[in-house]
Amino acid sequence: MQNGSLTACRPWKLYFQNTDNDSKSCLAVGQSHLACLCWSLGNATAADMALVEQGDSAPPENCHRLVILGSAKVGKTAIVSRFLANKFDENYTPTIEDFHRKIYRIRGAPYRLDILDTSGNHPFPAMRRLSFITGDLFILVYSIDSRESFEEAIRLREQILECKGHCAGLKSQKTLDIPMVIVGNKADKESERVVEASEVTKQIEGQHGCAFVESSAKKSVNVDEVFLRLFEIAKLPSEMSPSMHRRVQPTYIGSTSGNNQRKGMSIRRKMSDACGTVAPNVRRPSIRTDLLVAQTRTGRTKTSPDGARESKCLIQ
Ligand SMILES: Nc1nc2c(ncn2[C@@H]2O[C@H](COP(=O)(O)OP(=O)(O)OP(=O)(O)O)[C@@H](O)[C@H]2O)c(=O)[nH]1
Ligand SMILES: [Mg+2]
Repeated sequence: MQNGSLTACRPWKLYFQNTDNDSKSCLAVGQSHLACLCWSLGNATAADMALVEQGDSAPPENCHRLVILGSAKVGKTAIVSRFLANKFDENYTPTIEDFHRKIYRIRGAPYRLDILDTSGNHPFPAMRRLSFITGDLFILVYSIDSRESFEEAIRLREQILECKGHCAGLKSQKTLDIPMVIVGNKADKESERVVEASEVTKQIEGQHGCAFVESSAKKSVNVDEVFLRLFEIAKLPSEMSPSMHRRVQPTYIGSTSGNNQRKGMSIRRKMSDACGTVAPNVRRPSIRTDLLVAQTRTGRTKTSPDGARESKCLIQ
């Protein structure tokens, strides 16, 4: 296995080198930071674990990374929390970066959805840039009572397209089709609204792969719609949305005794055989892994004049 280290952490630039040099301190910072990102669900059932194991074997084409971005306090974490656990917390805890994984079995096939919940304060700009490169699907959140947050969401969209275009070697962003949903959250604060829905619709008119939804994570309004629209644009199974699959129960996997569990479920869910669970104790893939993904996507691996392979990955 090659030795690797992160070398520079100045804004918008991260370097990965195949050397054991003095850059270890930077890597150590990354690791201690990531140690805080481990997320635990606690009471995982045997059935959950069976599904999680199946999810680990999901083929690459069924594995996707969703990145959620936006200004601080707009409700990114609240939206993720509604999606994963149908919970809402009135208290605000700033996010550094959280990583979640949801595993599904849909029509017999395993799927994996990784969710990266980012910080609105973006303390590490290079990490944000890395999330643009490694993300497959994006949710850009603003709050309907904050014009600055809306402007930031639009800026983020442009930065993602620019970054993805650069990776793909495209001169124009127009041909890019990156699945994205712009979300106007806190729709329950109608009396404080400063961004009109019509304005956003106009802004994204004619833009491929981009949808707009207003939601309220607090009142649980339209959060499901956000994910449904995103999965639809990305051509992923609609069953990945919480309203379209069952959360697995201990007796469900490998048995036919699921009927009792179906009581009280919506007809849509009853009709579906899809099931899903949040994987417990998932650690965020290392920055090194992300950098290798970025390296592949940006095609930045070079061969030096003496023929040696340079693994320098420039995130800029
Ligand atoms: N009224 C209302 N409040 C909300 C809604 N969604 C989130 N909040 C509240 O807004 C505050 C910020 O929510 P978070 O989800 O933590 O915001 P965030 O975007 O993740 O913030 P950072 O992690 O700092 O980037 C919290 O106090 C939430 O309870 C909503 O739909 N309506
Ligand atoms: Mg947050």
